[in-house]
Amino acid sequence: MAKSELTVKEKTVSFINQSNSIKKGEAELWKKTAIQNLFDIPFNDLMYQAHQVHRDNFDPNKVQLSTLLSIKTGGCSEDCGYCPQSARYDTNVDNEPVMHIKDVIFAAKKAKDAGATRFCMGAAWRGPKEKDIRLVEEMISEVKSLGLETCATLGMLKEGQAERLKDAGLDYYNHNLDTSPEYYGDIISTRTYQDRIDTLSRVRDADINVCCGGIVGMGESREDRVNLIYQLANMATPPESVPINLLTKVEGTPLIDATELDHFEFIRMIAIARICMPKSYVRLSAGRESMGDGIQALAFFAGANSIFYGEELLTTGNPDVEKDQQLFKRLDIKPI
Ligand code: SAM
Ligand code: DTB
Ligand code: SF4
Repeated sequence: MAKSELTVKEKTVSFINQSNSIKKGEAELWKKTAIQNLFDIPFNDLMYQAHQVHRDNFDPNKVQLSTLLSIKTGGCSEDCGYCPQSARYDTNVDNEPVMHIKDVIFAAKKAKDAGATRFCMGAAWRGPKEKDIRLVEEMISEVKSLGLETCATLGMLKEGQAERLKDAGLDYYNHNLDTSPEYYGDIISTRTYQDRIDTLSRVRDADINVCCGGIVGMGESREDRVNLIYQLANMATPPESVPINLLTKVEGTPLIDATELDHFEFIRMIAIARICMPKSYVRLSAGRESMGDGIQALAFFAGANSIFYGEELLTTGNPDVEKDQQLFKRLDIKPI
């Protein structure tokens, strides 16, 4: 059978086999057993170790602020089991047209005035088409001219598209691995793990900073969390930015009944991301509304040094700007 005729499940298995020989010929930077051991040590020992790594590499009292805007909401062809924007699930998210450029500029100015330094534009696409790229190029250059860092998350990129975005002024591209290669097929069937790696390579080759992480709390095992960190930390160049999302459950999506993840296990994930990717920004991403201030403070201690800032993520809520400002004040945290 030709490779293109393989089913998604078969392609995923073939990817897992390849990924066991990550960086062929070179030693892995992080072995699975070493990452597993970090998950198994007592919580306080892990916190201590992660915070030390954090201090050695960053100012522990500074956090980077990125604001998200959904420039194209809903109606997506893909079947990502966590996502309220998939057209396959009956959620309360409608299929909307691409936002008008003047509304994007307005939102970016508002984000800048509130203190954000990066503006991230997200679209519910499998990947952008030629006409989409042209619209996004204009948005990127307008946002950049406001003095903000630019980020986009538009799905899979084809040959040449990353270079176009780079030329328009794109600083970061967000594309998540989402979970381990082993669990991936349980969550998404319309694109493979290798498709994601291919897009990430295009971003890296176009000299755009890579923003890549995943979601926990999707019913995955601890081993899957180990294997997600293993994939991220062993990239030839680890991502500059690593978003760790706690699943935001949305009515109508297949993952609505996923078992709740203990918040301390979420903090372990942040701490281990910090230890295994010492130079990367680790972003405390979706799920902050479900965490108390104490859990967020622990996340910052464990090494998180970036957040999504602004009352909306893409289609779900996020803490109010005033609430975050108060939390930062109480913790003596300053925005970067
Ligand atoms: N459509 C593009 C794609 O999937 O590549 C870009 C936008 S997509 C919404 C970006 C990322 O948001 C996903 O890869 C996933 O990691 C995260 N995400 C989506 N829905 C989520 C949810 N309900 N809870 C947590 N993270 C979520
Ligand atoms: C990422 O890792 N998390 C953000 C961003 N990248 C695009 C998205 C979170 C989405 C949460 C569900 C929603 O608001 O639709
Ligand atoms: Fe579409 Fe992205 Fe949602 Fe998947 S995560 S359904 S690709 S918008």
